[in-house]
Amino acid sequence: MTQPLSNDSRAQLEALYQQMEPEGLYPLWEKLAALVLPQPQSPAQVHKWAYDKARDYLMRAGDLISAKQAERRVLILENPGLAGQSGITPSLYAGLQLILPGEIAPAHRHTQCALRFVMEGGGAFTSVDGEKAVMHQFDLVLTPGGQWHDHGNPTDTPMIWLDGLDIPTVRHFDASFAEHYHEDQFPEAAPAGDSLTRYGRNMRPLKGHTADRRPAHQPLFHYPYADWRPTLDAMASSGAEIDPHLGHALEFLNPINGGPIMATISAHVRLMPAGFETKPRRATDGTIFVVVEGTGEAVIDGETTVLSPRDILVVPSWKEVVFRANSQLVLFGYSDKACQEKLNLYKEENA
Ligand code: GTQ
Repeated sequence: MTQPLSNDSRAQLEALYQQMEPEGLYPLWEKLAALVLPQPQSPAQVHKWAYDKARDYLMRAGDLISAKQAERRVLILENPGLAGQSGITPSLYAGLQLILPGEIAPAHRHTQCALRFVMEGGGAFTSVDGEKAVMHQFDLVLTPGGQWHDHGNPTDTPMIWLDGLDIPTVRHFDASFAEHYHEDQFPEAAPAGDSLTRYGRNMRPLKGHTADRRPAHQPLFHYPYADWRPTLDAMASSGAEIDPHLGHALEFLNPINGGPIMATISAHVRLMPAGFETKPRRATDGTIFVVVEGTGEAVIDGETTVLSPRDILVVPSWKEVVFRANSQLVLFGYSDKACQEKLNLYKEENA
């Protein structure tokens, strides 16, 4: 047992703290337990956004400000436990972006990595360094850090997607750079879908004069629903053993190195058959889920959240999760696992 401080020592210490404070000096022994936690205690809360409700507000914003005026017309999904920080978890950002028919969101580039997961619409594009990916519902599209990107919607229906960025991570490292392109759209540099053709089929360009136009760390930036959804189905119907903690689950990859899609963000999809219930699992990567299909429940640290199509759910670090599929449940998820693994921080527990 350590000896308790005498009242006299305590009083003298308090006086010392007051004198030191203006010098920017503080006693670690008063704060150590709160700084070095025995396990994660996320300030983020479990939270769900119902798509239709968020969509109504987004469409109202669409009546008032154009995509070009806004630069990006996005409603930020801020975690109620992270007020004022524009984060959905301490490391990640989420927003819902609307591009109305005929609109463009002008070209810019920034250090931050972004993914787009299409919630509604089809036929709008994201252009990355001059190559368009034409987007459809539940496609995953990446705009990796440092690459010029603009968005446009030449169709006659609104297009809405979920933006997932590492804004808080880049802020944490004080490493943000951003610039505007001097025109609205970056000049076309490759045919639409070019990298999907080259890198999205388990192959890559053979080295040559024209090969490897894309940066090696970021070859592919379009992962269509039309590809990943049948793959999940094939997995489910093949008789393959289902993972008791995840369901049938597939991670999106960088096809060149087999690593995660971007340096700071990982993404995956999973399918749980009707009636399936996962075993409890917790992990240090707070995760943002989108319900692609089906209904069910997420039981997080014992509290139940009902899941319906296009709901967006955030599960902070180290919360124990059980998913229950009422009908066949398909989820998309993204997290900072890619970043944590590089820092040797990632940990999971499968009960
Ligand atoms: O589309 O580039 O939601 O730069 C936040 C910051 C979207 C984008 C966001 C961004 C973008």
